[in-house]
Amino acid sequence: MNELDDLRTRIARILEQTPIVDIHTHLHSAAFGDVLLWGIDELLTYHYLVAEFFRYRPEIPYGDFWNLSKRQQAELIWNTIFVENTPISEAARGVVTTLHHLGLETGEKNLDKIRAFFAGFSTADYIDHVFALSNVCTVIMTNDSFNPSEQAVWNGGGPNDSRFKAALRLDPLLNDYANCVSKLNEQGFRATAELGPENRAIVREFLSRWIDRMRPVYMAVSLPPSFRMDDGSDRARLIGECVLPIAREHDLPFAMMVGVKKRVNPALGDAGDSVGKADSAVVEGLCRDFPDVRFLVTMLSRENQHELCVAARKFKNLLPFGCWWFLNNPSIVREITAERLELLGLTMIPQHSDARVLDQLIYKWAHSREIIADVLAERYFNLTRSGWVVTEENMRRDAQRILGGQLLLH
Ligand code: HDL
Ligand code: ZN
Repeated sequence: MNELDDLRTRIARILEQTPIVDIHTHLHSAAFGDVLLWGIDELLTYHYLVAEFFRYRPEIPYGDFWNLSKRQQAELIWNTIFVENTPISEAARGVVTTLHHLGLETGEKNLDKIRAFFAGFSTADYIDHVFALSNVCTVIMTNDSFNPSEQAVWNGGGPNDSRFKAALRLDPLLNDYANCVSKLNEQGFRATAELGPENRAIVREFLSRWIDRMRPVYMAVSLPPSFRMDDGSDRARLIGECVLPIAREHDLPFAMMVGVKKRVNPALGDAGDSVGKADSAVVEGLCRDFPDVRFLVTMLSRENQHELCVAARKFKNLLPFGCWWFLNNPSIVREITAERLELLGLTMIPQHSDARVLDQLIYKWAHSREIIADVLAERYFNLTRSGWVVTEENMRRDAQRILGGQLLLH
């Protein structure tokens, strides 16, 4: 085995042994009940696979598919992508990786036999099993303060599982304020559509109230490619005069997930969103104008990645994270991780899973650890060729920094 291969083997083992803090997921603790998705039928009906299914079966009307039960949808997707074709896409391979790591015989094509395996677990036991298999120690949820089922849990004391931490997601408030006013009123906040000084104070109070209740790791929002702060929009005013002052007051990072075009094909539901190149100057402007706020930023367009790295070199309060959504594919994760290490060293968070189904932690981190290990090995190898000594302890320290939450959780 040559030196690079040896390094790759060693860093891969170290990454496997490094407990992951997964900084963006759509997972919820068991306290949230059915909001937590897990098992083979949820894995197969992941919206990434729904989109791919319709490419194999374009003759099926969207409505006919959506009228099926989840089990029937899962059977259609299983037979189409996994039996009649080869599960070659990243989302499809992910199901195979997951079943393999769970110890199932991936040659098994009988879905009912696979289902029987999952039927043997309680939710609580399966959470423990998946966290152990994926070596994830903490997941940060996506929490919607306007969702009644979430409100019930938070009003009842919260997730009561330290592995699950909150993120206060603000999409309805920031991206559709006009239709959010009534929801604020339902919670006792006498907001109105006009964003005058009094109303902005009410929104700040709303944010503080939920921060006190959820104790989130950060506040977050997804933003369109057209996102601007100088367009006089409700969103710009709410971010500039409510969210960022509150972020400063509570010393909370603000996570901006930029570049999503919502529902370009509404018939696909969650699978109907697309991507567009955003203006990274807007991110630079916010980092410059709010130097005492920490910004977590991920951008959806591959074309924005290099600019984001350069922006992070200019602003120490900008922390790029993850290979989001349509970027979470090995060929692109490799490219993005390499340019981040080259431009930012260890001052970035290379990945998050974005898992919507608990079991996905297994494959999303197995696939990402493999790529990150490859890229890191090359960086270390280049150093050793110049006589630099890279010890196991160095590599463990570095892995902890970029994957163990050191950059985010104090
Ligand atoms: O807005 C987001 O947090 C996105 O991650 C969406 O949830 C998207 O549908 C997704 O699941 N991406 O992986
Ligand atoms: Zn997400």
